[in-house]
Parts: sequence; C-alpha cells; structure tokens
Amino acid sequence: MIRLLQIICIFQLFSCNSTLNDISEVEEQPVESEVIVLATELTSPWGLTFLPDGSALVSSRTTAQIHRVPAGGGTPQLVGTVPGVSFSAEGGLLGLETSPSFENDRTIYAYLSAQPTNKIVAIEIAEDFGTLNVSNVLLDGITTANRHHGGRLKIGPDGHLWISTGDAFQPELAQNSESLNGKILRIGLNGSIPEGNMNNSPVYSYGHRNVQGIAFGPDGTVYASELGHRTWDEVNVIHEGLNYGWPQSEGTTGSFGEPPLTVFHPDDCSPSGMAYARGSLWMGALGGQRLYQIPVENGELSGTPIAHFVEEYGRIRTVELAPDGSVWLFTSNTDGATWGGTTPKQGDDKILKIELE
Ligand SMILES: [Ca+2]
Repeated sequence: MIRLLQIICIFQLFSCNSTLNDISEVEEQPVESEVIVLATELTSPWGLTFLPDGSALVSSRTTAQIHRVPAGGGTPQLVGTVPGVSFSAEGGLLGLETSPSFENDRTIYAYLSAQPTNKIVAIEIAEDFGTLNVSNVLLDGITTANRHHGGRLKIGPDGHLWISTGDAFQPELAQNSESLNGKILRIGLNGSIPEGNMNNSPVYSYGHRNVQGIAFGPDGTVYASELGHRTWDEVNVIHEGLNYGWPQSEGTTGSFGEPPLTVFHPDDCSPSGMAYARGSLWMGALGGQRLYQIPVENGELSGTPIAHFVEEYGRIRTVELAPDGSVWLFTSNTDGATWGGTTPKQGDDKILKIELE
C-alpha cells in the first residue's frame, strides 16, 4: 500500500486541485490486492463503531437496524431495530459510538433523526447481541428536516461525546446561538455540559452547513469535514467557540468566520466520514466517489491531498480506524441520494478494509 501511495504522490505533484478528479492512471495501479471486502448486501450503511472484541456495529440509515459484523468480516447479524426513528431523504439512523466501558454497561450511543426533533440516545445491547433497547436520551432539540442532519458521533480524547449537526436546510440556524443546528456539539456521556462549551450549552463551534465527519489527531487536534453547497466543501480545524462562517461564507468564498484548512469542489468531493491514521486524514467522498488522503500535522496541511479509488467503488460514506490499525470504509450506493446518487453495483453496499502497511 505504501508503494501505491508513493506512485499516486508522483501523479499529484503534477496536478492542482482542479484536476484532482483527473487521475485515471491511479485506477490502473494494483489496488485490488490491497482492498478486502468484509461484507456485502448492506442497506444504506451509515454509522460504524467497534466493540472491544474487534467486531463492529453498523447502522442502516433507512431501516434503523443495527447489525454486528465479525472482526474478520462475514455475514452481518441483526442485533435489533432502533425504535422512534423518522426517515427522510437524508435522515434516519445515523452515527454510532461505543461506550468506553462497553464490557460493563453494554452501551452504545446513536444519532437518530426523529420527531419532533433529532436526538442522541444511549442504547443497551444484550449480552447475546440479539436485542437492543433505548435506555436514555442524552440530547434532543436538534431541528429535524428532510436533509442536512449532520449525524456523526465520536468520543474525543477528552472523553466527551462529539456530535456533528446540519443546518436542517435553514442556513440561518448555523449562526443562531439558540439553535443546535449547523454546529459541532460536545456533551458528557451522561448528557451533561462540559466546561469550555459556548454559553453553558452543548455548542462547541458554529457556522457549519452540514458536518458528517469528525476526527482527532494524535495531538488532540479536532478536524471536521463539511458539505458545502455548490462551491466549496471544507475540512476545518475546530476550536471552541469559533464561527466557521456559513452561510455568509462558503469555503474560501467570503471572509466571514474561520478559514478552512482546505477545500474541495463538491463535484469531486461531497465529504462524509473521516478518520485519522498514520499522519493523514482519510475522508470519504459521496458525489466525488473516492477516498481522500489529506496529510496533516498539528492542525496544518503537511502535504498535497491524494485521491484514491476514484469512481472505483462508488460513493463512500463512512471511514473509521479499526482496532487492528486498518481502515474500514462503507460504500453508499443504496442510499437513494437525491444529489450525486448512483446505481448500486453488484453486492452493494459493501464494507471494505484497507491495510495501511
Ligand atoms: Ca466555513
């Protein structure tokens, strides 16, 4: 894989941002032997979280089911269906995250699109993985909509639960301090408000359009991927209390709010899940149908972004670092996307595994 990356880097040295999608040579590189298909025939997979035994739980956005996938891959086993989920063009059962004390509390956290508002819940998983039940509501009041839910959950190095939201197709909410929409939120695992948040609220940063990826660098830097409208998608370095500009600014268009770390054209990108591993962010692109590798160090770019698997597997929704150091990806070709959607390929949707060494 490392050799592959070096080859791609050579192509990128002769490219600029506007031609990131024009690297057809990459498709001829021997990628196949480096990508393992762990599971197939999934329906609109969205959230992914690993358990202490190395197996994983996967959410289906459009069925509200949670399946368990063995550490080495295989047929996903149904754990249960999360009650109270409202489905819409982009809504449903979204992000999942595992309690750090799962072996004792059997708890995971989930982002649900719901009526009257979206919410974050705790879910207990039975010992035999055969049933589940919602045990607690950690947060509600996130305005719901047909689109722009955000939906990613990550527990940070601070031990708190980080939540990405969207503007619910009401751009003004991103700048409204009373709203939980268009924000990056941070709460305690019992729903409490950590010190350092804005206005003693769940809000950590604001002025976001639709954030579907959060990743933490080894130094604690918080990175987030954000879907733009038609001009620029963004990757941002997130600091508490800062304004990231939407809707007055989009990417590098407009000077209102914090400038992004880097931007991509939505046709080449439309980012969702993101993970940090081995000196880079690994970011899935939906409309752009690729995996971006973005070298970073201490909150700054440390190299030119690299596009992998361009149009090879279709839309990529979710990217997570597995306990064994590999990276798992979800394709997202069954999601019925209203913008940038694709016809599912044979076996879609799939979980793919990439070994980084
Ligand atoms: Ca911005």
